[in-house]
Amino acid sequence: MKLRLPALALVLVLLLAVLPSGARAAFSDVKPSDWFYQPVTAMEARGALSGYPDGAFRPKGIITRAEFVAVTARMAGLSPAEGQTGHWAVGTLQAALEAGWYDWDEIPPTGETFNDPIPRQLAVKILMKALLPQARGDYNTESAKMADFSSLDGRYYEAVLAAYAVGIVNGDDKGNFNPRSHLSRAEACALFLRAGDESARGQTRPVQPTPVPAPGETVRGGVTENGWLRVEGTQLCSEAGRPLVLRGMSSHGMQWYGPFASPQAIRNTAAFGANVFRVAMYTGEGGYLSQPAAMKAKVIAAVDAAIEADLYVIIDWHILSDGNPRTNQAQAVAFFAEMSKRYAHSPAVLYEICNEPNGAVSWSGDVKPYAQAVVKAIRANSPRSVILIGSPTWSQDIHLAAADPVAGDNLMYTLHFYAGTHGQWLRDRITQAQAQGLPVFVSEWGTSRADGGGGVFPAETKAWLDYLDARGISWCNWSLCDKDESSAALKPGTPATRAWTAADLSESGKLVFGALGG
Ligand code: DCB
Repeated sequence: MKLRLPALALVLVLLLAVLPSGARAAFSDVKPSDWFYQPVTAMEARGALSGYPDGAFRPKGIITRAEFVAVTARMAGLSPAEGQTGHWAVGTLQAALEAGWYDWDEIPPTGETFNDPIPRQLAVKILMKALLPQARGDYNTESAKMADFSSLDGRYYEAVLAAYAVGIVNGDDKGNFNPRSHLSRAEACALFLRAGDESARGQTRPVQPTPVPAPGETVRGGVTENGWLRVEGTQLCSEAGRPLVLRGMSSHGMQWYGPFASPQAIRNTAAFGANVFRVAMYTGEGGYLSQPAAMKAKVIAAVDAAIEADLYVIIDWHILSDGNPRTNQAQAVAFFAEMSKRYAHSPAVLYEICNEPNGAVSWSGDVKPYAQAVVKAIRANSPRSVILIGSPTWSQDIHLAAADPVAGDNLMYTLHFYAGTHGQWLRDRITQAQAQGLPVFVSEWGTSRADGGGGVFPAETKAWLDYLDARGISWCNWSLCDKDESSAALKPGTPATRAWTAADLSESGKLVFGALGG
């Protein structure tokens, strides 16, 4: 309490005392050999902030929220709001809030956090809103520069990506941005200086051709709202070109769990927030190859039910025990020719042409030529539907596809994971493949081990969902059924013939359905 008044007075002096232009104080604690010498002296010369009365600048001192906003306001020429009393910066903070530089909850105007240190992610947002409101950063390019991108809060993505894109922010020596760490006065000077220079040049880099997805920016919604899908860069987009995220459920094998792809079951799933449904038509294991007419009829009924519910729907040629898609390529070409003709005019339908190649199968020698043949058959009827292409090792080898992709538009590559089996290394593979320009769609994943059992892995699931969310990657979860296995979303015995409540969901179902709408 004793220290409060003098401390406030000091802050006033530091921020509001503008040195006469051209005056250059030699701070006792800022040496030409210090990395911050140039930004500190330049900022001081601009009169944007100054040192302490004792001749020190205290470069390692922490900058507060009020101080940061006050300096930014000075640089942006924002005048304080009138009629505010209390804290020395309250008028400026009010004006900044009204200008939309930050939201009420980030620095409540009630003042209790005015003198708290400002987290780096908030500082960057304020600076970008104030000085470089037009700047944008390509999501894939910029997020790849941050080793700790996943720890950034979603509301700061846009500003931080833009700041990286225009070169205002660089990571630390480990490539981390440290979104919640505080800024020293020296670091703040460097930020202010670069933002001021960039703003003065008046040339933020042009908007990237690839849309920038980020949660809150990506759109959801169904077919009526979004129309024909298209792939722009690595991002799935709506017909209007807005980054779109599809999230939903995969059926289990239609030969076993067809009732869970009924109109009621699909409506139930949509009610929990899904905007896509995947129809898993096994080829082997008693599926299409042994009973083509019956399986086709089930698939068509499920696709029609999904369309009726305004969902996007994936027709999945679910190879599994038949690990090499070339083995039954002729049947696949005929099947997809028929389906793409049937649904040629439906923007809802996506084609997944080989669930999970596995065993002795190569990308360039097997899967790619198979994909070329099936894509050609589909394109003869449906020139723009999105086609999903698998890869060897149960659709984990997207790096092979990235090195040698299939030619054509609106093609995406599936990546399948099981949270109890596959971790960071497989996420890194996505990051790398996207950096090479490969569009990725997670058309099947589970909260369990790769065999569908072994329990549910909540922490690993969260790491995956956060990652996919941050990258605007679409997904379908395995699987919508009541089988007594960890990956099943419904408790054993749950009927497909009525609406479901939370009480019907398995441990996995609770996790997944909870994430569908978000
Ligand atoms: C995939 C398949 C999918 C399979 C799930 C879980 O396979 F695409 O069909 O589903 O992942 O393993 C399971 C069902 C079981 C059923 C079994 C056989 O949940 O109820 O009995 O199919 O039809 C994967 C995925 C990854 C890996 C292995 C498999 N992996 N796999 O990384 O090793 O062996 O099926």
